[in-house]
Amino acid sequence: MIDLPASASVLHCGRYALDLSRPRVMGIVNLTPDSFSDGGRHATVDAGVAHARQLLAEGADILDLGGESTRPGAAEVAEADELARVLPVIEALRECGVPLSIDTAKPAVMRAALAAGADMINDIWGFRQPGALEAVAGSACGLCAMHMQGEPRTMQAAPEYDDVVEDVLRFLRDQAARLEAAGVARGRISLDPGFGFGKTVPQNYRLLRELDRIVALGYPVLIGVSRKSMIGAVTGKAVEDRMAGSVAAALSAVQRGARIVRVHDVAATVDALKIWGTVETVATP
Ligand code: HH2
Repeated sequence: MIDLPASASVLHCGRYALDLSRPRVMGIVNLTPDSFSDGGRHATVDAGVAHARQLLAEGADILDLGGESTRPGAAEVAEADELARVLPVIEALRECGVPLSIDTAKPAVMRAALAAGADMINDIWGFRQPGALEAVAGSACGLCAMHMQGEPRTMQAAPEYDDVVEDVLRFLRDQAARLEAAGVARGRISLDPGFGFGKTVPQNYRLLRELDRIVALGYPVLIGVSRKSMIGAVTGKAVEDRMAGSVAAALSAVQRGARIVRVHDVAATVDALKIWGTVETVATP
């Protein structure tokens, strides 16, 4: 197992100090009608809460609630709609016993979610939108700053890099520095290379293979590969048949030092990580 620097072995997020001495599973709860893999199925508050409770029963260590789909080509969602999707679910799950992360790029949604009891903000824009830094700096929430080239509507059109790993690395290092300069304690920050966000399939796999270089920045690394097109491109499987490929990709990331994996298939990922953890820690006879 890759030894993490002490600074990356705990993530402070709101009411919780998440121990990252073992990898953690973030369960995806989409509250959107149009997410790429399970859009529409959990679009009501009750269905969203029930799905979240199912993921908790399967062993999720964090829940990531999203009220706006970010799949390539997705339409933007009005702030009021996103709030109406997310806030009642935060209220219903506030005491569920694990950190509640909110997947949003809108400063007003960040503020309202934190006021309602959310513990973490996961921003695919990496806190680059005007007002995003200010929305989180004064709270105790955990942050996930993700790399994305372009914007969701058009990002897959023609991704271009001098060197994808170097470019992503530089962006994440600079964003972390910006967050710290704005008063965010280092222990609250996690970083994500943003698989599928303005990257071709070969670029995604290169990032995955060289993930240890991003881990070496010294922040906990969170990754999301679950059911994405990079899995379909290699396995030839449709979205609903990508569980095994997704678990394999998540394990590859953990092997290279990722500490939080954002997944749809929590039960399968938890089992895979238990086996991986046992292999890694078993005593030498
Ligand atoms: N991927 C999606 C959404 N949010 N956040 C982080 N930190 N990392 C990711 O890789 C990531 C993310 C994918 O977007 P969406 O189309 O909303 O689908 P789903 O939420 O079902 O994965």
